[in-house]
Amino acid sequence: MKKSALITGILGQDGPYLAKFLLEKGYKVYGLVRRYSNPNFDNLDYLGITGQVEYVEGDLTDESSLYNVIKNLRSEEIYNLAAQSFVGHSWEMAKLTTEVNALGVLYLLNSIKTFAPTTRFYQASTSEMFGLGHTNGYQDEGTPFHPRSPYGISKLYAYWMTVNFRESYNLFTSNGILFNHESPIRSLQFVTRKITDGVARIKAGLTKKLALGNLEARRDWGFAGDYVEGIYLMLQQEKPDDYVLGTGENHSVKEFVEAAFAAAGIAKWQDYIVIDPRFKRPAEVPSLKANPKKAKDKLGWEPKASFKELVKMMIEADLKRYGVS
Ligand code: NAP
Ligand code: F7E
Repeated sequence: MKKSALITGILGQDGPYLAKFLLEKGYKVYGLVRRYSNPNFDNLDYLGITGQVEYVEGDLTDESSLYNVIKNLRSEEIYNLAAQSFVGHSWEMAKLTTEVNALGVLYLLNSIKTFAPTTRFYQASTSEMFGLGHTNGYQDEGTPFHPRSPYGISKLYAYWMTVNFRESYNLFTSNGILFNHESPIRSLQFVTRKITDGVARIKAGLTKKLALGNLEARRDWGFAGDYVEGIYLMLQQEKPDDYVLGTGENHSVKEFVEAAFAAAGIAKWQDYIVIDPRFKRPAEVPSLKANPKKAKDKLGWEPKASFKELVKMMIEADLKRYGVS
C-alpha cells in the first residue's frame, strides 16, 4: 500500500516542492485547496506535477471543512504549509493572519486528535518567532522567542499548540522552524523574488527602477527545494520533535541586490534602486542566522545550494521568463 500525505498550502512555494519530493518517494499526495472560482496551479505546473496530486477542498478558517477532509483521508502524514505567510501584510491583516496561522492549526490538531490520532503532523513554524531573540548572533531550538510581527506571534501560538498536543495527547506532532527559503516560484511580494524579477525587468528594458525598503536587514536564505527533504525527515523519526532548518550564514538585502545585478551582468546597481518607506515595517527583525546543528546531527540534513547558487538560479529563471539572457 502506498503511503499517503495531505499537504495544506499546496499552491504556494513549498507545497509544490514537497509534493514533488513525496511523489518521487511513491506517496499518494493530496493537496488542500481553498474554494476558488479560479485556483492558480502555476507553481505546480512549473514543477510539472499538477496532474499527479489529488485535490481536496478545505479552508484553514473553517473547522468543519478540515474535520471532513481529515476524517475521510486518514492519511499517514499531514504537512501544514498553509498560512497568510507575508510578514509585511500581517500588521494590516492581523485578525486574518491569526485566524489562519494560529486558530487554523488548532482546528487541524483537534481534527487529528479526534479522527486520525496515528497521523503524523508537521507544522510550518518559522524563524520569525525568534525576532529579536538570539544566542551569540545565531538562533537554534533553545533560543528565546521575541516575535516582532502579528505573523510571528500567530506562528508562535501554532508552535506551542503543536508542542502541547504532543505533550498532552501523545500525538506525533513536530515543528520545523525554518529560516527563509526561496526559489524561482517564490511569490513576487517577498524581497528575493521581487529583486530577481525586478532585475530581469530592468534587463529586458521594461522598467528603470526597483523600489525597496530596508536594505540592511539580514536573512539566512536557502533554497526551498533543499528544505522539503528536512521537512520530510522530521516525520520519519522515531519520535516527534522540533528542528531548526537554515544554512548557518546570512546576508543583507543589499548583498542580495548586489549579487542579483551581478548575476544578470548589470553594473552599478545603485543606479536602479530607490528606497520607498512604504516597504519598511513598523517593527523589523534585523538579523536571522540559523544554527542548524540539531537537524544535521539527528536528521542528517544539510542544505545543498549556496547563496550564490540560489541567486543565480532565481535570476536565470526570471531572465528566461522575460525572454532575455
Ligand atoms: P506561500 O507561498 O505563501 O503559500 C501559502 C499557501 O497557504 C498558499 O498556497 C495559500 O493558498 C495557502 N493558504 C492561505 N490561507 C489559507 C486558508 N485560509 N486555507 C487554506 N490554505 C490557505 O508560503 P510558503 O513560502 O510556501 O511557506 C509554506 C509555509 O511555511 C507557510 O506556513 C509559511 O508561513 C512557512 N514558512 C515559510 C518560510 C519561507 O521562507 N518560505 C519560512 C518559514 C516558514 P492560496 O494559494 O489559495 O492563496
Ligand atoms: O523580507 C526586507 C524586509 O518579505 C525579508 C516569509 O517567508 O521568511 C519570510 O519572511 C527582509 C525583511 O521575508 C523589501 O523588511 C526590504 O527584513 O522577503 P521578506 P520575511 O519577512 O523575512 C520568514 C522566515 C517567514 O516565515 C515568512 O513567511 O527584506 N525588505 N525591502 C523587503 N521585504 C519585502 N517583502 N519587500 C521589500 O521591498
